[in-house]
Amino acid sequence: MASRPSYYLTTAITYPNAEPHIGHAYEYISADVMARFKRLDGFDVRFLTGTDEHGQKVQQTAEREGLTPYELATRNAQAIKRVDDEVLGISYDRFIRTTDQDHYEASQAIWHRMVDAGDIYLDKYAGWYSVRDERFFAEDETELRQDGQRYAAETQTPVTWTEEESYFFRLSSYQEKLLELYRTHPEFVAPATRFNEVIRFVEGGLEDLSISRTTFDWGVPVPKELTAGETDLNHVMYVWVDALTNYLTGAGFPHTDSEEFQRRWPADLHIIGKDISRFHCIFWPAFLMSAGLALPRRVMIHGFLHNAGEKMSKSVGNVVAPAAWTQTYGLDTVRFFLLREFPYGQDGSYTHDAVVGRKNSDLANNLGNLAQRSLSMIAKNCDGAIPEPAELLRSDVEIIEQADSLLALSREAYQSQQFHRALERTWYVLGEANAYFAEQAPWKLKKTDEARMRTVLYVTAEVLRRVALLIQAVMPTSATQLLDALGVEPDGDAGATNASNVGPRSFAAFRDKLVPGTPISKPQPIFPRHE
Ligand code: ME8
Repeated sequence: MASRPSYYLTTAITYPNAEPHIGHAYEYISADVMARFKRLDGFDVRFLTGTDEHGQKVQQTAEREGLTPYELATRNAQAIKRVDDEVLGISYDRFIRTTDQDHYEASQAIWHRMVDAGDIYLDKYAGWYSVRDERFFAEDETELRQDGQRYAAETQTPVTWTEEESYFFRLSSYQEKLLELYRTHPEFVAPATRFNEVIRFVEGGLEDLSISRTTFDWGVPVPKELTAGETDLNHVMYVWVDALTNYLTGAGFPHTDSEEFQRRWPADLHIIGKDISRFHCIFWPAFLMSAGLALPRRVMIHGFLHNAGEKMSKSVGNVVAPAAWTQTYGLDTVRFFLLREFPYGQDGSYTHDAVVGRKNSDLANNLGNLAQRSLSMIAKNCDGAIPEPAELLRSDVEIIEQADSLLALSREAYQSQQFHRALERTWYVLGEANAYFAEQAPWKLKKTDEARMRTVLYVTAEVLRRVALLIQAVMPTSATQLLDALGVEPDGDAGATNASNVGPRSFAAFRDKLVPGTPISKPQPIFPRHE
């Protein structure tokens, strides 16, 4: 393992105050696809996901349900983990709960470091707080509505006046350092439109940030022995301080000398949704600079998933549970749809018709039919084994080269999380392969030129093998079935952990070719139409 390069990626950690919906699933799946791709490409991947259990929101929901916050968090963390494990096949390496013991240790350690840096002081907070967003708002960021209630303008959630003693983080003194980071690391945040929003915000000036609360107790206690100011009150950390620190906990912090930490930190990629970019692109690097720790290499901000163009919400009643989708369409179709339908980084929408359209045209027709037809012909006319090709013609070489070029193209696309681009190109090549198959018409060659028929079937199978290798990341089960059908041996080389595909074939297999004489299995329809 040690010789493989490390790749450490994370999702946002979900508030366990409700069951996860398809928007959360979108985030888990996209991170899972990235993790699988990197494993297949020879990286030693560590993939962290989990739950963000502290704060007023979880405490209030628990009160309403007559539970302790920990009971509520445990119930919903289990539900979320079940969705990861049983519904979506997410290949995470650790499901972190911010109530885990090592996370308390990590959160207190980063607090210590920020105190030591002189960045924490005691003062009084007076302002507007949105429990739903777990976030403070300045008065000019709020609006008073006719119902007499004040709301955050940006997120449309109710805010309440909050006045309490609080520790503050000197965020204001990080403005220049952050702008310098953005200037020197243009790859730090994507997509560019979101990065620009962040930069504009920081250019507008930063205020110090309230980072502790005293009016409730569901949080990581602020270490008492600290000398950042005298107080008689019990402070708990502002939930976002401990939440962001989960990424360090997952890498073995505070044990900075450990092999694990040295290997895993800084994180290669944080995947998050567009509503929490400020926390990840401003607060988080500022905390890390203060603590003297290396900064993550990249924050990728995905868009929101909407139901037929409408925001999902409980009151509208259009919230979709991940299991409802996977039962209706199949897991691999859902995964494919979410990554293929709209560019990663932009908002997207789903309808039943759109999912069925992708399933029937891209999967059943373009991929499933080609696989089924070519494999059936091999089974019937080539003694059930990969045929021996005769000399390759130009058209043969061209289509194989196109399939071969997909590896470099996909690597590049995945490097910037342009999943849709990799899939778009892959399906373009499949389109070319379908055209090749139709033009060469091996069913006609069977009567006129059997050697040429065998060549065409070999070439088609070879294109399918390369496509199947690549799409393992997106559709692990179906791609594995296709590779099995083609008689491709697992090389056990993909270092998968907790993965539902037990026999991945790493991208090293791009250097190989199908071996004539290898038995293929009786072809089964792998990508059925949605009826
Ligand atoms: O924000 N479409 O948790 P969360 C796509 N605990 N993504 C969506 C979505 C939608 N409709 N709705 C939510 C939190 N998300 C914090 C994170 S990280 C240190 C702490 C995304 O449960 C959302 O953008 O509200 C976020 O990335 C993730 O789901 C968890 O959201």
